[in-house]
Amino acid sequence: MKVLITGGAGFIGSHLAHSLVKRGAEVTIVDDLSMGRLSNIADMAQVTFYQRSVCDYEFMHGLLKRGKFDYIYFLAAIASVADSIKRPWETHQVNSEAILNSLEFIRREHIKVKRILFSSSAAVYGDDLQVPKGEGSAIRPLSPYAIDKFLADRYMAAYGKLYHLPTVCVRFFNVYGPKQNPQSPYSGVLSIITNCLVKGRQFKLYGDGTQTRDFIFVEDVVRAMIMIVEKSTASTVFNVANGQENSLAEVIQVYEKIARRTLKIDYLAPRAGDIKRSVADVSRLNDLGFKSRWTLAAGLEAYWNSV
Ligand code: UD2
Repeated sequence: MKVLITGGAGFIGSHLAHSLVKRGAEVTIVDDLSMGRLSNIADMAQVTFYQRSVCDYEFMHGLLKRGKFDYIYFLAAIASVADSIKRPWETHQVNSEAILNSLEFIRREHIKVKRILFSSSAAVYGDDLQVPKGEGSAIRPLSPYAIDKFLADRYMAAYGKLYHLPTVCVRFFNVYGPKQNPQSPYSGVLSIITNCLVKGRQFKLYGDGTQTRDFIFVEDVVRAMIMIVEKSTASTVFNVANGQENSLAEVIQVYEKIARRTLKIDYLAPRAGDIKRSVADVSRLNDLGFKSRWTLAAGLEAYWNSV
């Protein structure tokens, strides 16, 4: 089995690469290392790695043409809502134009592939207070990040319907776990909290902590993606989440107990484009046969033990 993972040196991509290598897949990674790190790739000797941007179209075309990939995972992205607000144009190029460009090349060149997965996002649902958010819920993108994720998400569906490419999208909710880079202010909140707990630093909480999220441990996310790619038969969309709604304040409380430390908190104004409530309806994913193995407490404990 030959697999291409763009963003395979990143947080989610590197876990996926490791899992696929363990299953005997031949894995190729494209990553420009803007967010990802080489040290994330556990099996460097067993993968083919290219330090390239997905916006390097000449390179991508050559790779897609000669790669003979069975499965393609498009995970490379500017992965942060706040970062996208600072860099809307770059976000557009990486998060949506590069996807369209590859899809169009695959179509034009009649490249055979069993399934192409795109990492869309819960951000597409925006600030609709009606929760849980199902795949058919209202779409209200609030940020350049969400707009571009939705654009590529719809191109995937259109290329499935119009040109019969075997596409599928996953809408990630809040993914956490080992290897999530805590160095940037745009990193996932749990990696920032972990870093603050380890180093005894002040955590900047944007808002009052009542904002809610649906956190899913990265190992569950990897299993869900592999299952979706292997089992889905249509160009559809799957929410990838736990289906549990937790406020940030609750999560901090659970984490403090596990770490046996107190988080020093600095309360600041809410972030622009921030969503107030987020929780998924995961029945479509469950119907495919997926069951989450990690409760929030178990995931946080595994994460804490890894640092
Ligand atoms: C996450 C994903 C994003 C997208 C979105 C879907 C990350 C980094 N981002 O955005 O890619 O899929 O979900 O809805 O995983 N916060 C603080 N202090 C900090 C950092 C964050 O208070 O130092 C707050 C932040 O304002 C927000 C919550 O924590 O209310 C979660 O923030 P996040 O950046 O981890 O993730 P989110 O939900 O904005």
